[in-house]
Amino acid sequence: MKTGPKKWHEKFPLANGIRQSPVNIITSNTKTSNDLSMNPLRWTYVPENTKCLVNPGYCWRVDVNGKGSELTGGPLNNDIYLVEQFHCHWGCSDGRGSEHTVDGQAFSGELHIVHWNSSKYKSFQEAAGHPDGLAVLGVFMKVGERHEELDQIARLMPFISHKGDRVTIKSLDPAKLLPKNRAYWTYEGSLTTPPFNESVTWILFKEPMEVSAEQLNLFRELRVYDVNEECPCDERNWLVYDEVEEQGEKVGKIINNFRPPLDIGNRELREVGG
Ligand code: SG7
Ligand code: ZN
Repeated sequence: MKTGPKKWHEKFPLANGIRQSPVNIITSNTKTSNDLSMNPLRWTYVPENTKCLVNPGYCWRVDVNGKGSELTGGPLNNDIYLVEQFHCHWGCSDGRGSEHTVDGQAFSGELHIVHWNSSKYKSFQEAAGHPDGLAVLGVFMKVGERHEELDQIARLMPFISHKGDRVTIKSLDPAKLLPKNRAYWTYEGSLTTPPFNESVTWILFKEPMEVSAEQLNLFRELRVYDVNEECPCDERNWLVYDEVEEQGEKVGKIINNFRPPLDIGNRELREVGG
């Protein structure tokens, strides 16, 4: 294995930083935050501003025009964070695939809705260079009922089967991907992929979303290589995750695209509601 999460620090030293993500959430070590409860997390999304669904070779991602799609309140100091994109992490089989874990337990997937601080910065790129630049909403996925809103994406997987493929999406409401119960955990962390910027306020909902086994299986059919590529495992790609090569028939499929949890150190993990 020439790459994978354990090697990422060789090219991106920040991967060994002290504010890295994901982490394991130890539920008995969280601090209940009354300040945060006083200022609820609030969001408005414009479903029509969803632009396209892409396969970048390491996940599926929906790019969004952030205009009018705002996240604020809670740990965000009332700054307005605009949505940039959302994407997903998953495993090769059920029960693994999430980046964050809860009391050592992984979920079958994790949805990330990525936002940037438009009150302080001019662009996503600029925001990504500052400690209060980004906010990611995370929702754990567990196997159960088919998720209706997610199906708008899942059923398009055959159309983005190869790296570089993209399809237009007319309308999709990110709010419908969030759980009913707004209780969450929050801590200061980083991007979970290179370049690992330590600029993310993580907000993880306690209530997972239910997705069907079929929906996850559609994700697992995506490929890491483009239509014209012979070799499915491109060693130039620093995002190739561990174990993907060792999966037999699953060689070249996007699976296990999660970074394992890192030490939370002396960072505070606050909990709100629930
Ligand atoms: C996914 O997670 C992608 C990346 C994203 C990365 O691999 O969605 O984004 C792109 C443009 O492909 O990286 C800079 C960025 O947003 C890390 O995001 S995450 O920390 O929320 N997992
Ligand atoms: Zn992510």
